Amino acid sequence: MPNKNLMNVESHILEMQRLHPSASGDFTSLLGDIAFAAKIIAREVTRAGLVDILGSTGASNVQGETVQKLDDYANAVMLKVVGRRGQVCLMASEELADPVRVDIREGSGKYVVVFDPLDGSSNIDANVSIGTIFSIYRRRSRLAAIGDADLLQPGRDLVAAGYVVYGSSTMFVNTTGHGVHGYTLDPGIGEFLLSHENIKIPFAAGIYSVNEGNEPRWSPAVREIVRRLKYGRQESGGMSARYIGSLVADFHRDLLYGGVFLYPPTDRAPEGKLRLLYEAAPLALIAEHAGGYASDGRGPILDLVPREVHQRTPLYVGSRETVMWIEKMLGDPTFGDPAFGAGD
Ligand code: AHM
Ligand code: MG
Repeated sequence: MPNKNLMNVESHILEMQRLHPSASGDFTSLLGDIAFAAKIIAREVTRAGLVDILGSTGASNVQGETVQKLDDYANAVMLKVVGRRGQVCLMASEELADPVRVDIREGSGKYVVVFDPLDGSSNIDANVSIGTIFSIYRRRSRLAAIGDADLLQPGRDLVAAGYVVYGSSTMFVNTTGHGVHGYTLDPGIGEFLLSHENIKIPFAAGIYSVNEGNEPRWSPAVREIVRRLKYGRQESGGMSARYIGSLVADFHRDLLYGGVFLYPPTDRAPEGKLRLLYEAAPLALIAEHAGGYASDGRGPILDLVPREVHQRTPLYVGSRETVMWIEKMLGDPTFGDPAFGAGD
């Protein structure tokens, strides 16, 4: 008996687009392009041990990080496939120093796409889950004048965002403003089929995810926050720790089970490690549309207006109650300061 599981990404998005009768179809086809790119990347990730695509290229990217061969591959696939029907005028990638203008020929060039082609790349060679993260903004300027103003938009202005997790199965998760939906790749037919409709994140976290190896480099307040997550706040018990070191995979698990992911500032990286445009803002949009929340420790990630494309930000994202509590504690100058007790 046919059921909702026979709905692929494009047909599901088309159905939601019926709410916008004037839509041209560009947006649906753009998401279709991203899903197609994800399938190609997934195929290569799955064969990674068989073909010569493991290991580093020997180069460093604009962030000074080692570029893996699969990073390069995923980046090239995204650039080639996404927006090839003229829907996109400008793209920026975590792997490229500068944004890329797209030759749109006859298309509308209505959209700007920003992506991290392969996140968690330090995990690639060990067969650990990795992901692709993407964001779609509407072009703001005239086509002849596109530039920074089109890229440096706050997450609040995103038209859509999502990620693909290459795990024990490949999943495509996105929001276009009408809930958060997950689609699982059926390798038999090569389609992402709707498997997780209208995902809602539990209100309070049961899991915390943070690289505790950084503890000596955290502020006293962050140290105290993590201590309380671990030992329990008030009468609620402590949480379980889960940390993969692939943001997409950590976030995905926390989204489904209820959890909080933290990448706080350290004394070596006072702005944190993660990138606002490529990582924090898209996941913040997903979190908020699933009923969760994302903060930089001061306020919503979605309200931050980027100053530059590769900007970093501290990130606290996941279950709403827990992230709000973290933000409140970080806003209290006495919290974690021994002179005031541990604060509360
Ligand atoms: P990448 O974009 O170079 O892969 O780096 C981002 C990754 C995230 O996936 C992950 O959350 C984080 O870096 C892990 O950092 P760390 O190794 O410091 O815990
Ligand atoms: Mg990344």
